[in-house]
Amino acid sequence: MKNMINLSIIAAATFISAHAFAASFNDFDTDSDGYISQKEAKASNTLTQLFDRLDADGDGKISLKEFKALDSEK
Ligand SMILES: [Ca+2]
Repeated sequence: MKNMINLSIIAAATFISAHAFAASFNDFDTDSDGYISQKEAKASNTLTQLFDRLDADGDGKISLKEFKALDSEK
């Protein structure tokens, strides 16, 4: 079961990287403060699932740098 969960996270990350990624940070950052909050992340089920993983420093929001980390996880 744990492997299934890991696979779905990888699939979700790949999906973001391949499709929604390039222009999407600004789309998610609806108040343009430079971070994606948990509230803003709710616009995407995938991003909601990945939120805790992307929030590397645990400050409860995703910076552009943390968002871009998706790209290096391939
Ligand atoms: Ca924001």
